[in-house]
Amino acid sequence: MAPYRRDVTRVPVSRSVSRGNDEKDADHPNIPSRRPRLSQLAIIEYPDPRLKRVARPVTAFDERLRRLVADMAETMYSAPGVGLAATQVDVHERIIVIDVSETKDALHVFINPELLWASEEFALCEEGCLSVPGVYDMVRRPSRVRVRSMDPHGRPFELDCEGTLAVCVQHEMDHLEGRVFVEYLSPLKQTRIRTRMRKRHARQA
Ligand code: K1U
Ligand code: ZN
Repeated sequence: MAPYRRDVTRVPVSRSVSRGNDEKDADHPNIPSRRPRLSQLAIIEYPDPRLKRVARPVTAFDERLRRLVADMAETMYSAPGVGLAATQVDVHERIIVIDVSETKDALHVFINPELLWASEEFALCEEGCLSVPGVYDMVRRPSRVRVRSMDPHGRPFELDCEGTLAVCVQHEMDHLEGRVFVEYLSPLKQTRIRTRMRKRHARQA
C-alpha cells in the first residue's frame, strides 16, 4: 500500500475569491476558503490513566473518521512527530497515522491494524513519544513486521515494514493496547520518568 502523498497544491487566491463562479469551484477541496479547516488535537501525557485504555475497532468508515484522521495527521506533523495513535488524543479507537519520510509527504494511515508476522531478528532503537515529551530511550523490538490493516475507506491492505517504519508501527500499535514505551524500561527508569512528568505537570498547572 503506497502512503498518501501530502497534497501541497496551491490554488491562486484569485480563484477562491472570484465572484459569480460556477459550482465546480464551490466543491473544489483545494480552494482555501472551501477546504475544511484542520484542527490540532490535545495530546494526553504519561502517566495519564487514559493512555492505558485498550482501543476498540473502528466500525464506521465515514466522513467523521476521515476528518479525525486528517486532524491526527495535522497534530502529528505540527508536534512534530513521526507517528500518532488515536489513544494519545483521547479517542479510544484503533487508528494510527505515521510519516517517517524526510519530506513529510508520505502519510500511512492504519485503521484496525493487526500484526500478521514479526521477524525473529530484533533491533535496538531509540524511541520517543509525544505523550512522554523529552524522554528518549532504547527499546528492543522485532526488526521487521507485516501488518494487515484498512484504509480510511475500509479497503484492506497489507504492508511489510522495516527500519523506522517497523519501530514506529509497533510503538503505535502498543498505544492501541494501552501500552507506553516506558513500560519496556527498568522499574527505576519508569519511576524517574513518572516523577519528572509529574513535576512538569505541576509546573504547568
Ligand atoms: O507515538 C508517538 O508518540 C509518536 C512518536 C513515534 C516514535 C518515534 C520514535 C520511535 C518510535 C516511535 C514520535 O514521533 S516522538 C518524536 C520524534 O520521534 C520526532 C520528532 C521530531 C522529528 C523527528 C522525530
Ligand atoms: Zn508514543
